Amino acid sequence: MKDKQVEKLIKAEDKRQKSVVNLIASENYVSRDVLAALGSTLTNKYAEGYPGRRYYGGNEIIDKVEQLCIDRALKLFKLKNTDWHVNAQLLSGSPANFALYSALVPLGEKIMGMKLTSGGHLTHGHPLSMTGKLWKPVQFELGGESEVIDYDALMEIAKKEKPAIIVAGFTAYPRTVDFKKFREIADACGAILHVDMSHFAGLVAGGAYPSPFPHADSVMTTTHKSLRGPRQALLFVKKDERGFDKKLDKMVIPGLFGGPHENNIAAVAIALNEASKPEFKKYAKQVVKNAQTLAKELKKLGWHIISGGTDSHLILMDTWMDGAGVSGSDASKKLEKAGIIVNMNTIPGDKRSVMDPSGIRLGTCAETTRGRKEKDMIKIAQKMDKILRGK
Ligand code: DSN
Repeated sequence: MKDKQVEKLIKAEDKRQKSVVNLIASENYVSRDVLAALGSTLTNKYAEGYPGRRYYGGNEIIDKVEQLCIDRALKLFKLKNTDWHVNAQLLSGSPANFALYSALVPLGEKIMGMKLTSGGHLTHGHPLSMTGKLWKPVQFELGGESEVIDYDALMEIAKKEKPAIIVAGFTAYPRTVDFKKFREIADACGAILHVDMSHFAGLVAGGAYPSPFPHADSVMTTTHKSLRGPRQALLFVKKDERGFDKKLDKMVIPGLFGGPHENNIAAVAIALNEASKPEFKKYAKQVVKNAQTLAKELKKLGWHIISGGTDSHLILMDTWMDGAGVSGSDASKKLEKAGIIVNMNTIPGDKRSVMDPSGIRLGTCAETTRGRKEKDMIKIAQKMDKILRGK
């Protein structure tokens, strides 16, 4: 690289990534092929429009790249192109959810989603997000002591509030989501069922988590978490008389965005192919086994694990424990000093602030990519315990 200043920073970050234990639940390590596509000349091309219908000339090859990505997305999740439509141009998860609502939900209608402090996402209708300002938020929390989703309570809220769309999905919920129950709830109030599978898409692809596709009207996923691709997102919508496919494409361009990032789209195509291999199935299963081992060991060491464990790659750990432990912010700083990277996180019913909450979120996607197994998780849990207890 000619720019030594930037080269030095990239090398330093590369070294940092290699030297830490990375338990950020939403991060992963991509393959060299994914990196090569990201750094390819595809970044030079403008391609407003869609394969076969572009505004600029010279898109013969770009069309093939984008179509390949779409075809691989359908194949990976076992979908037929007669039933599902894919838009591969979404730049990341938040703009993707925003595009979906903009396309399908009239402004001012209700969006029902899980509260951020219960494990939802800002774009599931949080009042500080534009999704909670342009649409009316109906936010639900977890069911009391069990710390899991209370589907009966959700049914009552949905019947009373009659949201136009219900979002199932999370950024900090460790358990499987019952998509069939969500479908029943959406049907009871005539809502669209949108699933945000950003966190667990790789687990779905690898057969380690239930697929939302048999029940959802639309599905969004980022591609850089458990799916182990570049930073990008995919939106899937059902193809039927409601015309969601046409509405979505029109909202993405010209409604919201301009030229798609075709280098990213090529990198997504590579990641989707990698995720279709038998090794990825083993990987996805190992991610869950590692998370379950980590959760079990931390619990054994006396820590409160939200919902008592995990069915996924993700663990929500109460480090505050009503003042007997340390706050989430202190926990994350102490762990970082010792080379373990986590993020602070609110826990259900958190009485502390979002900027210094009661817990931390852990995930095993990145460390599993690096080949770590159950025995490593036990060691990590023991090290975390010592650091957090100041031993
Ligand atoms: N920041 C992502 C996560 O960590 O889950 C969601 O946007």
